[in-house]
Amino acid sequence: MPKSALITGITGQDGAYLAEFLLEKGYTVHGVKRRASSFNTQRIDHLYEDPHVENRRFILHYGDLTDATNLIRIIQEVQPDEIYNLAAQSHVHVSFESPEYTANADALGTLRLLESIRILGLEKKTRFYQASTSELYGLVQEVPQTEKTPFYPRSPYACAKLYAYWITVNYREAYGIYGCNGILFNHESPLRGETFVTRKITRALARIYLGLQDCLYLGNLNALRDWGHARDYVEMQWLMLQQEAPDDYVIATGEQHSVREFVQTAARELGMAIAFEGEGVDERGVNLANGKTVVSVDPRYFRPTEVETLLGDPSKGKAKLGWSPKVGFEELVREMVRADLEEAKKEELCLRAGFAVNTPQE
Ligand code: NDP
Ligand code: GDR
Repeated sequence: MPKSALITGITGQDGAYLAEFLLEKGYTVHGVKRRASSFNTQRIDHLYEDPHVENRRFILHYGDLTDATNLIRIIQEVQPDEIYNLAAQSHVHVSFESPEYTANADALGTLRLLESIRILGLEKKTRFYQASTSELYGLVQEVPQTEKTPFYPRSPYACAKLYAYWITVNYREAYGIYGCNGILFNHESPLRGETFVTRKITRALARIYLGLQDCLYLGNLNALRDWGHARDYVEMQWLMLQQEAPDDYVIATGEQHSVREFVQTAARELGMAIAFEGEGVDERGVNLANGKTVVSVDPRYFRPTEVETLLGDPSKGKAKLGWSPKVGFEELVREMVRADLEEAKKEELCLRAGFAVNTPQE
């Protein structure tokens, strides 16, 4: 029998890559999408199947992690072999502005799904993946971070995800649910949301390169992250649910770069030489070719409490699941820059043809 999976957060970056991956593996894929006043399925539109077609393998359901009865109904209908809980208010900075909503969706949302499995008597059938995060380490207690490194969350987002982490462990131990935490370090792609720092950088530099934007405003340029490619990481999410016994795993590349380095690498890819502090200019980034400031630090992007440095040790996942990331840092940046350059070119064409384009920036 082909397996069925239910993905919450299917319209997000990881949801799109995971849906594609599972469809290729022969799964029937169900996804939970939120009702919005405009279309929010751009990342998965290429997978769409007309509801009038018989034997569809890609099916979307309206739902929300804050709505327990809705989740119970969807899970009852679908009877999934696997649930991937990717839905979340996933922006760390935004969580300081919406802490209660973040806790409701990210912490209680996870509880609602686990309780649904229990209420419906699916403990032995349905395997559960929880999208845990390197943000749990926050103020890091050990370098690099492993599955055993103590947590010290530094944002409402991370505190909510801490609850989700432990409730997954608890339901595994209390009720025998096959539940796993993937402690994923930052992973990016051309599908990354536009307000996360990597995508913000590649999108802005591509537009600056074509003269569509003057300056990129960023916050902490010194933050250090372990950045991988989302496509590599969704494979691990699946692998975790295919083992004999459930467990928690760190997923990371084991390599660290600063936000500043990300900017420099993206600029190099575009052939723009940028100088920063310590290279003859202050904190700003200056285009060496024309002396113009292309990067400025704006304190509005600083966080009340920052996570300064993250570096993962993926040894356990490599040894037990035989996984290693395929895409390195330079290749990741290149893919993102190229995709955003194509987007910027389309925008330039529209402008030249006299069509006004509204391009929001944050
Ligand atoms: P995105 O922000 O791209 O996607 C989040 C998804 O969750 C979207 O589909 C969004 O829907 C949906 N969502 C948000 N709130 C709700 C809600 N209340 N009910 C139902 N759906 C909701 O995140 P990513 O794909 O990058 O990340 C996937 C998961 O992995 C998240 O849980 C994130 O916290 C976690 N994570 C991500 C990492 C990363 O580096 N990308 C690293 C570690 C963990 P909509 O499209 O309508 O907004
Ligand atoms: P993060 O990702 O907080 O690590 O959470 P983000 O890309 O938002 O920030 C990374 C680092 O860059 C610094 N930074 C900026 N960040 C943003 N967004 N915008 C800026 O202008 C800017 N300037 C500097 C930040 O301060 C931070 O240090 C991501 C999310 O996907 C989470 O859901 C996930 O759990 C973690 O990764 C692992």
